[in-house]
Amino acid sequence: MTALLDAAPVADTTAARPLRAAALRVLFTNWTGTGTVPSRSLYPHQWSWDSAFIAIGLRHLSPRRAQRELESLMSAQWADGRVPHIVFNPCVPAGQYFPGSDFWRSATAGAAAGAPAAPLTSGIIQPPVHALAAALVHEADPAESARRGFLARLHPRLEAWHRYLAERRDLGGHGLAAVVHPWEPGLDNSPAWDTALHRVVPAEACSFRRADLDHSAAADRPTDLDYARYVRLARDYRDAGYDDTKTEFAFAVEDPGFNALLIAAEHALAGIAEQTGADPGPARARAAALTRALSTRLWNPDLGMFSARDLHDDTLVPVRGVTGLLPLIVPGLPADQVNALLEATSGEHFRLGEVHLVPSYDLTGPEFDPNRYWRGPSWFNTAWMLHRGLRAVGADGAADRLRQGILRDAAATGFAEYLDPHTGAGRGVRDFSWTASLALDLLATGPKEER
Ligand code: 9WN
Repeated sequence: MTALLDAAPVADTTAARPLRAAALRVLFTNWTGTGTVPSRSLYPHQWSWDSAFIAIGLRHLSPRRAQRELESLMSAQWADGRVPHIVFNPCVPAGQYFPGSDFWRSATAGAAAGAPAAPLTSGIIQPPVHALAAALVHEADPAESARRGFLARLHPRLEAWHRYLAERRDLGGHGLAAVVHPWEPGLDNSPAWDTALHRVVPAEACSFRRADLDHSAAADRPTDLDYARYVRLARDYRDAGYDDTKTEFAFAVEDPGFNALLIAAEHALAGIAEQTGADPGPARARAAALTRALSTRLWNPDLGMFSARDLHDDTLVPVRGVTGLLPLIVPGLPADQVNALLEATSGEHFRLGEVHLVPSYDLTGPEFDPNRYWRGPSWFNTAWMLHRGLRAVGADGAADRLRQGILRDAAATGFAEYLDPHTGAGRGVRDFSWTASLALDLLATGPKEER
């Protein structure tokens, strides 16, 4: 291992104060009154999994604000249980983000599926980190949480959300939730989706205008061709009324990261049910069934880690993506899989401890690009999740070093959206909310805390 992660640690006392202050400033600046935007420029609305990660950090600043973050997101839930991936702010000018509310048309196209008349939302989903976030937010101030009835109000919504995933999104019929758009697993242009995405007929280039390139370098973002395919998939889903039983999904994938987060969330939901006097049985049963399905269906023995399954031909995708490491957060995973994952994190493909954070994709892979979005750069949320997984399996040395790296790189890059794993240079936008909130979380919880 190189000395990279042993260098000048961000101390947990006085040296950490400027970092904490800077993180708080980002979260204050990006707070809109009811929720937090990921970025004032590039992402000026509320995003689903961002809000969960943001609430996890906000709880150290204001548990009440963290509760409101989750409550405002969950209030946009559809009647079928889905939690939309974007909740649009009506005060933001149309055209500042594409695809905006006029593209998704949730109130009309989504009405039959149960979209609310307001707020306007997208129609796809993102990873279900919310129950985990709600449990952590509750723990930050249980008395205030109980006084506001936070868990009791959220529990039925979280239960409906998980039921939606279990009942409507088990497209493969083997007990795992499928994603139907590359934006759903949150790792938009990962090489793990390439084969499935290349089957999609792109939308006409003249039918849309990208707004992201107004705020970020083209070399750091997905290509125009990828965008044309994203637009086509979203448009087809919308035109089928966002109906999961009627849409002919051109893209349907079971992702190990998405399902690992769902399992962690089911465990958290069982705990929430216990605290609120509800029945923890359904969440526990789903967690157990999901864990069995994950460790059989998505374990890729050829790669020695988990990988996505393409439902088009029911095959494992032979691509090493960071989501294939995230099942480390799943309680009760078979010991041989845990050991193989630990080897995979430190091996040549991800080189944990030798590069900055953890790359989003195989460092030796043919598609590796250190700058382009989810095709190589390291992201702070995946590093935070891996840190949690390492901690959970007792790999405290690796977890401590990763924690230190997250704090150091968040400070050094001005809370970048992502970074080049080799040089540590920031990429994408700065003052990115989850980078700030997850750094704040690690500062507040200390290096060796068991969680
Ligand atoms: C599309 C907001 C979101 C994150 C995703 C990230 C990026 C959106 C985009 O930004 O996706 O949802 O426009 O590129 O890939 O993980 O939630 O921060």
